[in-house]
Amino acid sequence: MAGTTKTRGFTATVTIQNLGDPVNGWTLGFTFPNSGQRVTQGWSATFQQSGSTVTAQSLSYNGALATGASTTIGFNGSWTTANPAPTAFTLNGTTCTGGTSPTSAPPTTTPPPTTSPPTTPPPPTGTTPVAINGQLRVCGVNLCNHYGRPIQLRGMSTHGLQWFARCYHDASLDALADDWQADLLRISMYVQEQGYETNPTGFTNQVNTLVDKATARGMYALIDFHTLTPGDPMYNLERAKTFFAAVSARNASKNNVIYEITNEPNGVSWSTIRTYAKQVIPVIRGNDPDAVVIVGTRGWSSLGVSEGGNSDEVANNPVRASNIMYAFHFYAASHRDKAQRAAARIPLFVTEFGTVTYTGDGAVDTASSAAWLDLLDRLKISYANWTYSDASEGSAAFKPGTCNGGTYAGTAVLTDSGNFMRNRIRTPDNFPTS
Ligand code: IDC
Repeated sequence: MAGTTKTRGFTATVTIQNLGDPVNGWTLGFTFPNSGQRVTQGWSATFQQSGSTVTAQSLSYNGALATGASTTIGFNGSWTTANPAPTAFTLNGTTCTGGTSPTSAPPTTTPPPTTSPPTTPPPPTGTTPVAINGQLRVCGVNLCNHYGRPIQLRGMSTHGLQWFARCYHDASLDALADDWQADLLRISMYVQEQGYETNPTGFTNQVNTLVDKATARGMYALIDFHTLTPGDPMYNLERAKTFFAAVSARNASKNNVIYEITNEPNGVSWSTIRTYAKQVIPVIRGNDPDAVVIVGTRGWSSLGVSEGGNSDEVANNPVRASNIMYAFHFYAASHRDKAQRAAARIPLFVTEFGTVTYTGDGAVDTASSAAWLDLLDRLKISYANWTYSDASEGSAAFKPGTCNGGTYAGTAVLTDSGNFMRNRIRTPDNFPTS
């Protein structure tokens, strides 16, 4: 039969489980690995195929899915050449977790990858963010808790520890955990500007002390290796290896530590950042194998946008390691569309953003900040706001002089930015627990 193509058939079923907020209608998307694969007849959804890309839209009776609810659809298909099953699915534009397994007449000799669900932990015994969510991991484009459910962490970033250490002690962190109800403390350890490079042991100890204070209050601790100038992370490679070897060994047994290996690379290519990440991540994983690691992106963690690029450079050439997220920072009203596009393809964590201009100063842009946070809430993207400090600049949450006193809770000590952020962060988390 030389010159002719043999067509064979297969049957597939797809189970859709909604791990996010309730939806009223859904569109499933996936791409066949080979162009010869066609959907010939589908059921329980309206199927459309263009090239190798398939979408399946819900019908009136199965469009509404509560959180945790599932529904099953299926189709018969045909194929001409050896055709592995699609491995990546999206639901309403968001990448799904889970995996694929062959149904009838498996057409390939290599079985497609499957993900075995981890054992479900018991219901939480405490009420803090860490007690409820436990060890985090990256699932598809989301950050998931130990129940395998997407969550969003909302919190604050310290200012540079070399300048504002007097703002971080039991009273101020009680206010962050109890009054602000924050989930996350980002610990910003500058490397230059009188930071880590001037006293590695002292700054390492200071970071560890703050990790302990976050832990004692049930908050996640995000350790930020705050590179800024110079923008090339390779300039600090040896310092980063030394620092992360120390903090990851010291905190390996904790379940609440997240590592941000470079704050804002700038003036360097994504490939240089990847080279840096490839050398620093194994140092952390050698001590703390399951920790989530966040990699800064090109153009001051703008996903390349501030230097004329876009997030495709990351999505098309990701860091090859598990449990990796990418930092996205914003200070201005623009780029929301670009963030939303990137969020459908890669796991994002807004480890820093300001309600003001990128200088860290100026008036609060309430409309833009609210629009940004609405988007982050909807996509369950975690964030830390710059800064939980009394710096004399618009981005600081406390009025100047607050850290010389003993009161941090309530609104009397807050700036406009602090008031705005406290209101956003205090709203209930509703973390999923099963
Ligand atoms: C700013 C501080 C400011 C300090 C300056 C230089 O608010 O007090 O003098 O750094 O160290 C970032 C950086 C962050 C900046 C912040 C505001 O990650 O270090 O802090 N910003 O300019 N990226 C975009 C904005």
